[in-house]
Amino acid sequence: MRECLSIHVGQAGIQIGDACWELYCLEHGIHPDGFILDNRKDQLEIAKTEHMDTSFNTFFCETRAGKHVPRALFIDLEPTVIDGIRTGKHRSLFHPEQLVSGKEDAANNYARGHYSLGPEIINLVLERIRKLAEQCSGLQGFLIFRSLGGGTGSGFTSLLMEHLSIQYGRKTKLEFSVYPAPRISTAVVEPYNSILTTHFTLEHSDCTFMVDNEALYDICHHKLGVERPSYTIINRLIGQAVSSITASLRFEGPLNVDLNEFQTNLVPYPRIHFPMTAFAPIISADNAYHKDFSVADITTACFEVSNQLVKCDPRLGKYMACCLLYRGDVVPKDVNAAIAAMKSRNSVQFVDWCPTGFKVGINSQPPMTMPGGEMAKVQQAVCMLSNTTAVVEAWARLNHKFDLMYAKKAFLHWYIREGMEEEEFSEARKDLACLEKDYEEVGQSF
Ligand SMILES: Nc1nc2c(ncn2[C@@H]2O[C@H](COP(=O)(O)OP(=O)(O)OP(=O)(O)O)[C@@H](O)[C@H]2O)c(=O)[nH]1
Ligand SMILES: [Mg+2]
Repeated sequence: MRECLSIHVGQAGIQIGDACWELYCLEHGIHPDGFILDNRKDQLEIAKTEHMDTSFNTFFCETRAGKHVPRALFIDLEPTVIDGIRTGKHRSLFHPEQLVSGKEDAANNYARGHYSLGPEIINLVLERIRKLAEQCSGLQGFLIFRSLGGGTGSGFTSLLMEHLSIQYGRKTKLEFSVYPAPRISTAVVEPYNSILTTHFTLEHSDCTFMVDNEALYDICHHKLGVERPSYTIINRLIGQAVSSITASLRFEGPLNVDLNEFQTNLVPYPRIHFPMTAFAPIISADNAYHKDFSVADITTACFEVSNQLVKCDPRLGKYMACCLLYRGDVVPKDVNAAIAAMKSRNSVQFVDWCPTGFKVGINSQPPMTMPGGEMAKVQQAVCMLSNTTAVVEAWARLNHKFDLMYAKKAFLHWYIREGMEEEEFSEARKDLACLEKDYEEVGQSF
């Protein structure tokens, strides 16, 4: 068994977590109370005599009573968001010990999350993680969900990552991080928090999948016809991508490629670990009956700006690696033809030092969507993870905003007051400048 522990930190991390577990339950036929749905139970009984796919146990822990409890921990420095889980649809899915909250939030301040409030709760959190880890026979690693802009998401997460590195050594840590979006940004200091946390977690994280609310907003607007998308809708969209990325860990299949294998292909240098995520098709439930998508269609769509979950233009960069994760009734012959067609396009450029290899995985389970949700149910879908130098645009944008405020030392006193030193700011900013340079260098021709 190769179990994964999911850790959801701060408002964004928790609410995205709620959407992910909602979808996982649907995909595995698990009721919101943790018990297997009846029709699915019959299937499992039949399967038991032949062969049963119990791969979902990497994400769920089965109790003696037959309840499936997510291998997950939810953490926030304040109680209201977690109270939403405690009283919501999944109130009996989780064990109360999996929901940890403090009294007051980090008020959008990295320093409060990391230095003044975080340390009060960190031991409790580590103990709860240890309990979850003890229920695993071969813990594979951690999936960490959080925003870069929030005080808890940025500050507490970097504290936690440091401890996880110490206690769990070389266990993989993958992150899903919400990149701050100007249009729905909740605080002016988000660039500070994002850069501080990126600097402090750079060496602790093996791979970070960024999602940008701005990109998701546009997708909801243009593709799903939702004028003012709520976090619920945005999070369900993120859930779809997360589900595709983790599907190979939760299902078995002959063409299933393990996430580890993707990671090996995706990360050429330890610091260059911010792949872009794209997803297709994204189509509204109202439109589903009018359209039919081929494997070639959905593959091509992944290279378009409008399907990226981060606001970056992949045509402006060079690819280092491309992983395509298909779901549904997809045959390798169609995939190979679609890839050959993409390779012949000038817009898809690879760096010189990397053969234009595409890594492909196929998971035969078709994707599922929440009944009554905005997204249409389709028979085939693909999620593309690509490591491209184009992502540097996202860092450059953030660095620029940091510089504007930092030049005037604006808002610094809030951080200093919570025990931070000014040097940490300049050190973090320097590191991010290096990151920009690193990306520039890997993109250079011989
Ligand atoms: N996609 C998505 N983004 C969210 C959600 N909630 C908040 N955000 C984004 O996250 C950032 C704010 O961080 P939060 O996660 O709310 O903050 P926090 O981690 O709880 O930290 P503090 O409240 O400051 O202690 C902003 O960029 C928001 O747009 C959510 O449910 N989904
Ligand atoms: Mg909060």
